[in-house]
Amino acid sequence: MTFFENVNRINYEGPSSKNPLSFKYYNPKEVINGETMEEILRFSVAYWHTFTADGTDPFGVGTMVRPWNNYKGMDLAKARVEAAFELFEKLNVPFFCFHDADIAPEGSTLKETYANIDTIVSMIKDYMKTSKTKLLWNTANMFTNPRYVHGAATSNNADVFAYSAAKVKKGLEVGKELGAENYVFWGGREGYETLLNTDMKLEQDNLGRFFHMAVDYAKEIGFNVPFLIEPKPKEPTKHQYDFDVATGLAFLQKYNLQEFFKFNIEANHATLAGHTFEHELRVARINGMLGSVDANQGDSLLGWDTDEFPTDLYSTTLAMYEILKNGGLGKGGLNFDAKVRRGSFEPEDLFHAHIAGMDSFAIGLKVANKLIEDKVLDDFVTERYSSYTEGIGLDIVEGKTDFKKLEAYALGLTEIKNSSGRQERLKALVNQYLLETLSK
Ligand code: XLS
Ligand code: NI
Ligand code: NI
Repeated sequence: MTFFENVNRINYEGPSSKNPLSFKYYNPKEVINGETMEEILRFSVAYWHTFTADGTDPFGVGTMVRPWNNYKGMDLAKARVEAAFELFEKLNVPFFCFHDADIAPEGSTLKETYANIDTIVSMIKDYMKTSKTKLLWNTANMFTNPRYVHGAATSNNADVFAYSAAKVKKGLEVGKELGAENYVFWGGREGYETLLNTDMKLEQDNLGRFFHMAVDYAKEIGFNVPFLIEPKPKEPTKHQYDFDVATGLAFLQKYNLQEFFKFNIEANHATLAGHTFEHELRVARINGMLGSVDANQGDSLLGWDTDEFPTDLYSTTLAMYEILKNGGLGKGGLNFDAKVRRGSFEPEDLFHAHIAGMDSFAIGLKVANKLIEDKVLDDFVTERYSSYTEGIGLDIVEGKTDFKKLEAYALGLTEIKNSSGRQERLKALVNQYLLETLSK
Protein backbone atom coordinates (compact mmCIF):
# COMPACT_ATOMS: atom_id res chain seq x y z
CA MET A 1 0.00 0.00 0.00
CA THR A 2 1.09 3.58 -0.66
CA PHE A 3 0.88 6.04 2.21
CA PHE A 4 2.14 9.23 0.59
CA GLU A 5 0.23 9.11 -2.67
CA ASN A 6 0.70 12.76 -3.57
CA VAL A 7 4.45 12.69 -3.25
CA ASN A 8 6.91 11.22 -5.71
CA ARG A 9 10.61 10.72 -5.22
CA ILE A 10 12.26 14.03 -4.27
CA ASN A 11 15.03 14.95 -6.69
CA TYR A 12 17.62 17.67 -6.85
CA GLU A 13 16.35 20.33 -9.26
CA GLY A 14 18.58 23.27 -8.32
CA PRO A 15 17.89 26.70 -6.82
CA SER A 16 15.80 27.95 -9.73
CA SER A 17 13.22 25.15 -9.46
CA LYS A 18 9.71 26.22 -8.54
CA ASN A 19 8.75 22.67 -7.55
CA PRO A 20 8.27 22.72 -3.76
CA LEU A 21 8.84 18.96 -3.62
CA SER A 22 12.41 19.08 -4.87
CA PHE A 23 15.83 19.79 -3.40
CA LYS A 24 17.19 23.21 -4.33
CA TYR A 25 20.65 22.85 -2.74
CA TYR A 26 21.01 19.27 -1.50
CA ASN A 27 22.48 17.37 -4.41
CA PRO A 28 23.43 13.98 -2.99
CA LYS A 29 25.87 13.30 -5.82
CA GLU A 30 27.67 16.64 -5.72
CA VAL A 31 31.30 16.18 -4.71
CA ILE A 32 32.81 18.49 -2.13
CA ASN A 33 36.44 17.91 -1.31
CA GLY A 34 36.43 14.37 -2.64
CA GLU A 35 33.25 13.23 -0.93
CA THR A 36 29.63 13.44 -2.00
CA MET A 37 27.16 15.58 -0.09
CA GLU A 38 25.34 12.39 0.80
CA GLU A 39 28.48 10.91 2.36
CA ILE A 40 29.35 14.05 4.29
CA LEU A 41 25.91 14.97 5.58
CA ARG A 42 24.64 11.47 6.46
CA PHE A 43 21.05 12.61 6.94
CA SER A 44 18.74 10.62 9.15
CA VAL A 45 14.99 10.64 9.81
CA ALA A 46 13.83 10.47 13.45
CA TYR A 47 11.12 7.83 13.70
CA TRP A 48 9.47 9.32 16.79
CA HIS A 49 8.73 12.76 15.41
CA THR A 50 7.82 11.64 11.92
CA PHE A 51 5.89 8.43 12.44
CA THR A 52 4.96 8.12 16.10
CA ALA A 53 4.13 11.58 17.47
CA ASP A 54 0.69 12.96 16.73
CA GLY A 55 1.04 16.64 17.64
CA THR A 56 -0.28 16.36 21.19
CA ASP A 57 0.73 19.29 23.39
CA PRO A 58 -0.13 20.16 27.02
CA PHE A 59 -3.20 22.04 25.83
CA GLY A 60 -4.68 19.75 23.25
CA VAL A 61 -4.85 16.39 21.56
CA GLY A 62 -3.04 15.39 18.40
CA THR A 63 -3.63 17.24 15.14
CA MET A 64 -1.56 15.18 12.73
CA VAL A 65 -3.46 13.72 9.81
CA ARG A 66 -1.60 10.52 9.03
CA PRO A 67 -2.53 7.80 6.55
CA TRP A 68 -1.87 5.17 9.26
CA ASN A 69 -4.16 6.78 11.85
CA ASN A 70 -6.93 4.20 11.44
CA TYR A 71 -4.73 1.30 12.57
CA LYS A 72 -4.34 0.16 16.19
CA GLY A 73 -1.80 -1.78 18.26
CA MET A 74 0.62 -3.96 16.34
CA ASP A 75 -1.16 -3.22 13.04
CA LEU A 76 -0.39 0.43 13.61
CA ALA A 77 3.24 -0.40 14.35
CA LYS A 78 3.46 -2.39 11.11
CA ALA A 79 1.78 0.32 9.05
CA ARG A 80 4.30 2.81 10.38
CA VAL A 81 7.18 0.64 9.21
CA GLU A 82 5.70 0.49 5.71
CA ALA A 83 5.14 4.24 5.69
CA ALA A 84 8.63 4.85 7.05
CA PHE A 85 10.42 2.97 4.31
CA GLU A 86 8.26 4.68 1.69
CA LEU A 87 9.26 8.08 3.08
CA PHE A 88 12.94 7.09 3.37
CA GLU A 89 12.96 6.07 -0.26
CA LYS A 90 11.10 9.12 -1.50
CA LEU A 91 13.43 11.43 0.43
CA ASN A 92 16.42 9.29 -0.52
CA VAL A 93 17.84 9.47 3.03
CA PRO A 94 20.68 7.16 4.02
CA PHE A 95 19.73 6.73 7.72
CA PHE A 96 16.99 6.61 10.34
CA CYS A 97 16.88 6.45 14.16
CA PHE A 98 14.36 5.16 16.69
CA HIS A 99 13.53 4.51 20.36
CA ASP A 100 12.25 1.01 21.16
CA ALA A 101 8.89 2.52 22.12
CA ASP A 102 8.54 4.30 18.76
CA ILE A 103 8.53 1.15 16.70
CA ALA A 104 6.48 -1.21 18.89
CA PRO A 105 3.87 -0.77 21.63
CA GLU A 106 4.66 -1.84 25.19
CA GLY A 107 2.99 -5.08 26.20
CA SER A 108 1.54 -5.78 29.63
CA THR A 109 4.77 -7.50 30.64
CA LEU A 110 8.40 -6.97 29.66
CA LYS A 111 8.28 -10.32 27.86
CA GLU A 112 5.35 -9.15 25.78
CA THR A 113 7.14 -5.90 25.01
CA TYR A 114 10.14 -7.89 23.81
CA ALA A 115 7.90 -10.01 21.59
CA ASN A 116 6.37 -6.89 20.04
CA ILE A 117 9.82 -5.44 19.44
CA ASP A 118 11.03 -8.70 17.87
CA THR A 119 8.11 -8.78 15.43
CA ILE A 120 8.73 -5.23 14.25
CA VAL A 121 12.51 -5.60 14.19
CA SER A 122 12.26 -8.58 11.88
CA MET A 123 9.92 -6.59 9.64
CA ILE A 124 12.37 -3.67 9.61
CA LYS A 125 15.19 -6.08 8.87
CA ASP A 126 13.31 -7.37 5.85
CA TYR A 127 12.77 -3.86 4.54
CA MET A 128 16.42 -3.05 5.08
CA LYS A 129 17.43 -5.87 2.77
CA THR A 130 16.18 -3.93 -0.24
CA SER A 131 16.36 -0.38 1.10
CA LYS A 132 19.50 1.74 1.08
CA THR A 133 18.46 3.33 4.38
CA LYS A 134 20.50 2.13 7.36
CA LEU A 135 20.09 2.51 11.09
CA LEU A 136 22.19 5.41 12.39
CA TRP A 137 21.30 4.60 15.99
CA ASN A 138 18.64 3.23 18.25
CA THR A 139 17.95 4.01 21.89
CA ALA A 140 15.66 3.03 24.75
CA ASN A 141 12.75 5.21 25.77
CA MET A 142 13.14 5.42 29.53
CA PHE A 143 11.04 8.50 30.19
CA THR A 144 7.45 8.05 28.91
CA ASN A 145 6.12 5.21 31.06
CA PRO A 146 5.12 6.18 34.65
CA ARG A 147 7.66 3.68 36.02
CA TYR A 148 10.35 6.25 35.17
CA VAL A 149 8.73 8.92 37.30
CA HIS A 150 11.88 9.15 39.45
CA GLY A 151 14.33 8.36 36.65
CA ALA A 152 15.67 5.16 35.08
CA ALA A 153 19.30 4.37 35.96
CA THR A 154 19.15 7.24 38.48
CA SER A 155 15.85 6.19 40.03
CA ASN A 156 15.71 5.75 43.81
CA ASN A 157 14.01 2.43 43.05
CA ALA A 158 16.37 -0.46 42.30
CA ASP A 159 13.61 -2.35 40.47
CA VAL A 160 13.44 0.49 37.97
CA PHE A 161 17.23 0.36 37.59
CA ALA A 162 16.97 -3.35 36.80
CA TYR A 163 14.08 -2.84 34.38
CA SER A 164 16.03 -0.10 32.60
CA ALA A 165 19.06 -2.39 32.31
CA ALA A 166 16.84 -5.00 30.66
CA LYS A 167 15.58 -2.40 28.17
CA VAL A 168 19.08 -1.27 27.22
CA LYS A 169 20.28 -4.88 27.01
CA LYS A 170 17.51 -5.55 24.53
CA GLY A 171 18.31 -2.30 22.70
CA LEU A 172 21.92 -3.35 22.24
CA GLU A 173 20.79 -6.68 20.83
CA VAL A 174 18.40 -4.92 18.45
CA GLY A 175 21.11 -2.47 17.42
CA LYS A 176 23.42 -5.34 16.61
CA GLU A 177 20.69 -7.22 14.73
CA LEU A 178 19.91 -4.21 12.54
CA GLY A 179 23.51 -3.10 12.05
CA ALA A 180 23.13 0.20 13.91
CA GLU A 181 26.17 2.45 13.55
CA ASN A 182 25.89 3.93 17.09
CA TYR A 183 23.88 3.52 20.27
CA VAL A 184 22.43 6.60 21.99
CA PHE A 185 21.72 7.45 25.62
CA TRP A 186 19.57 10.46 26.22
CA GLY A 187 18.85 10.65 29.95
CA GLY A 188 15.33 11.98 29.75
CA ARG A 189 14.62 11.66 33.45
CA GLU A 190 18.18 11.10 34.65
CA GLY A 191 18.28 14.12 36.90
CA TYR A 192 16.31 15.43 39.82
CA GLU A 193 13.55 17.83 40.81
CA THR A 194 14.58 18.77 44.36
CA LEU A 195 17.63 18.13 46.51
CA LEU A 196 15.33 17.72 49.51
CA ASN A 197 14.63 14.12 48.50
CA THR A 198 17.71 13.32 46.40
CA ASP A 199 20.92 11.39 47.02
CA MET A 200 22.82 12.96 44.15
CA LYS A 201 26.01 11.01 44.74
CA LEU A 202 24.28 7.62 44.69
CA GLU A 203 22.28 8.56 41.60
CA GLN A 204 25.37 9.60 39.65
CA ASP A 205 27.39 6.60 40.84
CA ASN A 206 24.55 4.35 39.70
CA LEU A 207 24.48 6.01 36.31
CA GLY A 208 28.21 5.33 36.01
CA ARG A 209 27.63 1.68 36.97
CA PHE A 210 24.81 1.43 34.44
CA PHE A 211 27.00 2.70 31.59
CA HIS A 212 29.79 0.28 32.52
CA MET A 213 27.37 -2.62 32.40
CA ALA A 214 26.17 -1.43 28.98
CA VAL A 215 29.77 -1.24 27.74
CA ASP A 216 30.48 -4.75 29.05
CA TYR A 217 27.39 -6.27 27.49
CA ALA A 218 28.01 -4.62 24.11
CA LYS A 219 31.51 -6.10 24.17
CA GLU A 220 30.15 -9.48 25.12
CA ILE A 221 27.80 -9.61 22.13
CA GLY A 222 30.28 -7.99 19.74
CA PHE A 223 28.29 -4.81 19.19
CA ASN A 224 31.30 -2.56 18.81
CA VAL A 225 29.84 0.82 17.95
CA PRO A 226 30.32 4.24 19.52
CA PHE A 227 28.07 4.91 22.49
CA LEU A 228 26.71 8.44 22.41
CA ILE A 229 25.53 10.59 25.29
CA GLU A 230 23.07 13.28 24.27
CA PRO A 231 23.40 16.20 26.69
CA LYS A 232 20.40 18.29 27.65
CA PRO A 233 20.26 20.68 30.61
CA LYS A 234 16.61 20.36 31.58
CA GLU A 235 13.20 19.18 30.44
CA PRO A 236 11.64 16.95 31.49
CA THR A 237 13.64 17.04 34.75
CA LYS A 238 14.60 20.38 36.22
CA HIS A 239 18.27 19.47 36.67
CA GLN A 240 19.62 16.93 34.22
CA TYR A 241 22.93 15.19 35.00
CA ASP A 242 24.21 15.43 31.43
CA PHE A 243 23.69 19.20 31.30
CA ASP A 244 26.01 19.95 28.39
CA VAL A 245 29.09 18.52 26.71
CA ALA A 246 31.50 19.87 29.34
CA THR A 247 29.43 18.39 32.18
CA GLY A 248 29.04 15.10 30.31
CA LEU A 249 32.75 14.94 29.66
CA ALA A 250 33.61 15.47 33.33
CA PHE A 251 31.14 12.69 34.19
CA LEU A 252 32.68 10.29 31.67
CA GLN A 253 36.18 11.09 32.91
CA LYS A 254 35.25 10.64 36.55
CA TYR A 255 33.73 7.21 35.89
CA ASN A 256 36.46 6.08 33.44
CA LEU A 257 34.06 5.85 30.55
CA GLN A 258 35.63 8.35 28.19
CA GLU A 259 37.09 5.84 25.75
CA PHE A 260 33.71 4.20 25.08
CA PHE A 261 31.59 7.29 24.57
CA LYS A 262 31.20 10.31 22.34
CA PHE A 263 28.48 12.92 22.22
CA ASN A 264 25.32 13.27 20.19
CA ILE A 265 24.85 17.02 20.08
CA GLU A 266 21.43 18.51 19.60
CA ALA A 267 21.15 22.15 18.56
CA ASN A 268 18.12 22.95 20.69
CA HIS A 269 19.66 21.29 23.75
CA ALA A 270 22.74 23.49 23.32
CA THR A 271 20.64 26.64 23.33
CA LEU A 272 18.65 25.45 26.36
CA ALA A 273 21.98 25.12 28.16
CA GLY A 274 22.75 28.75 27.32
CA HIS A 275 25.25 27.84 24.60
CA THR A 276 25.23 28.09 20.87
CA PHE A 277 25.02 24.91 18.78
CA GLU A 278 28.53 25.57 17.48
CA HIS A 279 29.87 26.01 21.04
CA GLU A 280 28.79 22.48 21.94
CA LEU A 281 30.19 21.10 18.69
CA ARG A 282 33.48 22.89 19.36
CA VAL A 283 33.80 21.60 22.93
CA ALA A 284 33.19 18.06 21.69
CA ARG A 285 35.48 18.44 18.69
CA ILE A 286 38.54 19.76 20.53
CA ASN A 287 38.21 16.88 22.97
CA GLY A 288 37.86 14.26 20.23
CA MET A 289 34.32 13.53 21.38
CA LEU A 290 32.10 14.65 18.48
CA GLY A 291 30.02 11.61 17.63
CA SER A 292 26.79 12.62 15.96
CA VAL A 293 24.29 15.44 15.70
CA ASP A 294 20.58 15.88 16.34
CA ALA A 295 19.92 18.51 13.71
CA ASN A 296 17.13 20.86 14.70
CA GLN A 297 16.69 24.38 16.00
CA GLY A 298 15.01 26.08 18.93
CA ASP A 299 13.14 29.34 19.19
CA SER A 300 14.95 32.21 20.89
CA LEU A 301 11.65 33.42 22.35
CA LEU A 302 10.72 30.09 23.93
CA GLY A 303 12.53 28.42 26.81
CA TRP A 304 11.83 24.80 25.93
CA ASP A 305 12.82 22.17 23.40
CA THR A 306 10.78 23.16 20.35
CA ASP A 307 12.64 20.74 18.06
CA GLU A 308 12.01 22.72 14.88
CA PHE A 309 13.41 21.64 11.55
CA PRO A 310 16.66 23.54 10.97
CA THR A 311 16.28 26.46 8.57
CA ASP A 312 18.69 29.02 10.05
CA LEU A 313 21.52 29.17 7.51
CA TYR A 314 23.87 31.04 9.80
CA SER A 315 23.58 28.24 12.32
CA THR A 316 23.92 25.41 9.76
CA THR A 317 27.00 27.16 8.36
CA LEU A 318 28.74 27.45 11.72
CA ALA A 319 27.73 23.89 12.60
CA MET A 320 29.09 22.51 9.34
CA TYR A 321 32.26 24.53 9.96
CA GLU A 322 32.83 22.55 13.16
CA ILE A 323 31.89 19.28 11.51
CA LEU A 324 34.27 19.78 8.58
CA LYS A 325 37.02 20.85 10.97
CA ASN A 326 36.36 17.60 12.79
CA GLY A 327 37.12 15.74 9.58
CA GLY A 328 33.42 14.86 9.24
CA LEU A 329 31.10 12.91 11.49
CA GLY A 330 32.67 9.49 11.08
CA LYS A 331 29.99 6.97 12.02
CA GLY A 332 27.66 9.77 13.13
CA GLY A 333 25.16 11.67 11.05
CA LEU A 334 22.73 14.58 10.95
CA ASN A 335 19.59 13.19 12.48
CA PHE A 336 16.51 15.37 12.15
CA ASP A 337 15.32 15.21 15.73
CA ALA A 338 12.69 17.70 14.62
CA LYS A 339 8.95 17.88 14.34
CA VAL A 340 6.59 19.70 12.05
CA ARG A 341 4.59 22.40 13.86
CA ARG A 342 1.19 21.42 15.19
CA GLY A 343 -0.44 23.48 12.46
CA SER A 344 1.55 21.72 9.73
CA PHE A 345 -0.55 18.60 10.06
CA GLU A 346 -0.77 17.30 6.49
CA PRO A 347 1.37 14.30 5.49
CA GLU A 348 2.97 16.39 2.76
CA ASP A 349 4.42 18.71 5.45
CA LEU A 350 6.74 15.89 6.53
CA PHE A 351 8.40 16.16 3.13
CA HIS A 352 8.53 19.96 3.08
CA ALA A 353 10.12 19.90 6.53
CA HIS A 354 12.83 17.40 5.62
CA ILE A 355 13.55 19.18 2.34
CA ALA A 356 13.94 22.46 4.26
CA GLY A 357 16.34 20.85 6.72
CA MET A 358 18.38 19.03 4.09
CA ASP A 359 18.69 22.10 1.87
CA SER A 360 19.69 24.23 4.86
CA PHE A 361 22.51 21.89 5.83
CA ALA A 362 23.61 21.57 2.19
CA ILE A 363 23.99 25.36 2.06
CA GLY A 364 25.79 25.34 5.40
CA LEU A 365 28.17 22.70 4.05
CA LYS A 366 28.98 24.70 0.93
CA VAL A 367 29.57 27.94 2.79
CA ALA A 368 31.63 26.31 5.55
CA ASN A 369 33.73 24.48 3.00
CA LYS A 370 34.50 27.72 1.19
CA LEU A 371 35.33 29.49 4.46
CA ILE A 372 37.81 26.73 5.25
CA GLU A 373 39.20 26.54 1.71
CA ASP A 374 39.91 30.28 1.67
CA LYS A 375 41.20 30.13 5.27
CA VAL A 376 39.02 33.12 6.05
CA LEU A 377 38.85 32.49 9.78
CA ASP A 378 41.93 30.28 10.08
CA ASP A 379 44.33 32.96 8.90
CA PHE A 380 42.80 35.49 11.24
CA VAL A 381 42.91 33.16 14.24
CA THR A 382 46.48 32.10 13.49
CA GLU A 383 47.56 35.72 13.37
CA ARG A 384 45.61 36.54 16.52
CA TYR A 385 47.54 33.96 18.54
CA SER A 386 50.91 34.58 16.89
CA SER A 387 52.37 35.84 20.18
CA TYR A 388 52.60 32.18 21.22
CA THR A 389 54.77 31.20 18.27
CA GLU A 390 57.92 33.01 19.38
CA GLY A 391 59.68 34.51 22.38
CA ILE A 392 57.96 34.32 25.74
CA GLY A 393 54.75 32.93 24.17
CA LEU A 394 56.62 29.97 22.70
CA ASP A 395 58.29 29.38 26.07
CA ILE A 396 54.83 29.27 27.69
CA VAL A 397 53.37 26.71 25.30
CA GLU A 398 56.53 24.62 25.40
CA GLY A 399 56.48 24.54 29.19
CA LYS A 400 59.88 26.25 29.39
CA THR A 401 59.00 28.96 31.82
CA ASP A 402 57.64 29.54 35.31
CA PHE A 403 56.17 32.31 37.46
CA LYS A 404 59.55 33.72 38.44
CA LYS A 405 60.76 33.98 34.82
CA LEU A 406 57.41 35.42 33.75
CA GLU A 407 57.60 38.01 36.50
CA ALA A 408 61.06 39.03 35.39
CA TYR A 409 59.77 39.34 31.82
CA ALA A 410 56.70 41.34 32.91
CA LEU A 411 58.83 43.74 34.96
CA GLY A 412 60.81 44.47 31.83
CA LEU A 413 57.76 45.34 29.72
CA THR A 414 57.38 48.99 28.96
CA GLU A 415 54.13 48.77 27.00
CA ILE A 416 51.47 46.08 26.37
CA LYS A 417 49.87 46.34 22.94
CA ASN A 418 46.65 44.50 22.05
CA SER A 419 45.03 44.37 18.63
CA SER A 420 41.37 44.34 17.61
CA GLY A 421 39.37 41.11 17.63
CA ARG A 422 37.51 42.37 14.51
CA GLN A 423 34.28 40.61 15.43
CA GLU A 424 32.06 42.76 13.22
CA ARG A 425 34.38 42.44 10.25
CA LEU A 426 34.39 38.65 10.60
CA LYS A 427 30.61 38.48 10.84
CA ALA A 428 30.33 40.55 7.69
CA LEU A 429 32.73 38.17 5.98
CA VAL A 430 30.63 35.15 6.91
CA ASN A 431 27.59 36.97 5.51
CA GLN A 432 29.46 37.71 2.33
CA TYR A 433 30.36 34.03 1.88
CA LEU A 434 26.77 33.02 2.56
CA LEU A 435 25.38 35.42 0.01
CA GLU A 436 28.01 34.55 -2.58
CA THR A 437 27.25 30.86 -2.25
CA LEU A 438 23.54 31.45 -2.53
CA SER A 439 23.83 33.66 -5.58
CA LYS A 440 25.74 31.02 -7.56
C1 XLS B 1 14.70 14.78 23.60
C2 XLS B 1 15.79 14.10 22.92
C3 XLS B 1 15.45 12.73 22.38
C4 XLS B 1 16.72 12.00 22.04
C5 XLS B 1 16.57 10.51 21.94
O1 XLS B 1 14.77 15.95 23.93
O2 XLS B 1 16.29 14.92 21.93
O3 XLS B 1 14.60 12.82 21.29
O4 XLS B 1 17.27 12.46 20.86
O5 XLS B 1 16.08 9.95 23.09
NI1 NI C 1 17.60 14.44 20.43
NI1 NI D 1 15.17 17.88 21.53
